[in-house]
Amino acid sequence: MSYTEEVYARVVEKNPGEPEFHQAVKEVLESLKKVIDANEAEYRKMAVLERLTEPERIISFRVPWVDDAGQVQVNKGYRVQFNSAIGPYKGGLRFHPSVNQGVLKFLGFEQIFKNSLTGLPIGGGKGGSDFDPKGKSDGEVMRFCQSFMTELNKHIGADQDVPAGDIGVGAREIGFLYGQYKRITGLYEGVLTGKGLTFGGSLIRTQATGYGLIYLLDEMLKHHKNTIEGKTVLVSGSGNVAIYATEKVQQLGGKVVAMSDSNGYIHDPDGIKLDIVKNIKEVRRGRIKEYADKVPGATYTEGKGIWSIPCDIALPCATQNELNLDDIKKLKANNCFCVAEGANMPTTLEATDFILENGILFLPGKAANAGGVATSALEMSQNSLRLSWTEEEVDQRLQQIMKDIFAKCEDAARRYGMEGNYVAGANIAGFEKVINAMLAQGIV
Ligand code: NDP
Ligand code: 2IT
Repeated sequence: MSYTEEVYARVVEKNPGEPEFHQAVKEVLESLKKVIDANEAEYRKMAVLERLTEPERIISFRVPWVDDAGQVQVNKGYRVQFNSAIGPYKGGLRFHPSVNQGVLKFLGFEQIFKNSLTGLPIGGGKGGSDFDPKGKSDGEVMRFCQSFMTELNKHIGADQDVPAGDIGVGAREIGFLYGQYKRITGLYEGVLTGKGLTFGGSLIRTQATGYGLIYLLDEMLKHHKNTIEGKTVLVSGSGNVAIYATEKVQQLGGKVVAMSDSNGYIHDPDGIKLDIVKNIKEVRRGRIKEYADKVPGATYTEGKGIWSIPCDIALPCATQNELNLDDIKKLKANNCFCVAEGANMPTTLEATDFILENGILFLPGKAANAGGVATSALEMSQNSLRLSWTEEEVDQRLQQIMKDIFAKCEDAARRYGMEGNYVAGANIAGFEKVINAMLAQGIV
């Protein structure tokens, strides 16, 4: 067995019941095979891959809170501090009923490589809770966030671990979490990113993941002598990433015809009216179904099925494993030529293999959605400087970071004889920086 295969088998054996984590590790180790083979003896001796796949630390805790009816509720809380070789742990918090340790380990593991690709000094981490913010009052969300931070504050800090948002955690939650951190510690520091603009947040952070996805897509399409202009696009999800990916596609002359949430999807052949989606989702916290009631000509279909709509480009921006082999076969049959991942690991391994074998252009999430965390790191820089940059400055930096990420992925894939395979390119380029830092820092 090769070293990468041995380590994968060990990860499966030692981390039972964590299929998403196994999946994320499998994809990375398969991509790294050539790199590892070239240095196998040294890497084995230094247990490089065993160290890389074992989190430095996992904190898990009880989160008790009182609901509006006076009933005490108890949720699970976690922070996975995966790898600090190149900077303080950095990564979002996810509040969703599906959250468990395995899901957060997959997300934390992905975050190591993603953060490395940004070129900024941030290590990998992720956290969250099985708390479901859906249907909760603002008071309930606040009490939950305060209880969560009462425990989490002991483990984070501006130079130690800097959480941010992810599914179910947006500006409202970050505000409540920040308030409680400050109250307990007495510190006014950049311990969280995605903060409101009046208390240390960065311009463009809200838009950054979606915009960054489209900047990278644009860069890749240019490289392949193509453009977004005139293309028909599907965007799954209707949360933060989906909304700002749609906005940037529209600015660049593409036409987004469908969006979704966990209940179903809308199809608007004339092009999505984003102000209506923003009002439903950002203002009223409603369901995407309401769009079809408001827009003549638009339809709503219950269930998963968005990928059966004909398109040129598919942008999965909701959650993990939302695009499977059947979905990609349908997309291909309808002449979709490109998939770019706004979400983390939205494409199953089988679907990814099909994509690579069939010459569909593909941008993996750890490169494609890195604009969010990159702009978080820019928020950290501004907090350290005690200055705020203009919208133009942050946006310019974000665009340059996404261009650089494309160049790194392209170069790494080419160096190992896998030109155009940006999955391998992203994994290899991300790995190289982290492993260099880990080896230089000794056995830690
Ligand atoms: P939001 O909570 O703002 O939106 C999530 C969207 O995805 C909602 O439309 C939600 O629908 C849908 N969704 C969530 N879970 C499921 C599910 N199990 N099945 C079907 N649909 C689902 O989250 P974000 O937009 O921030 O995150 C979306 C993805 O992007 C995630 O994978 C996240 O990890 C990733 N990401 C986010 C970044 C950020 O900066 N926010 C940065 C990089 C990656 P519903 O409302 O019905 O639950
Ligand atoms: O998956 C991700 O990169 C995020 N949710 C953003 C993390 C961050 O620290 O901004």
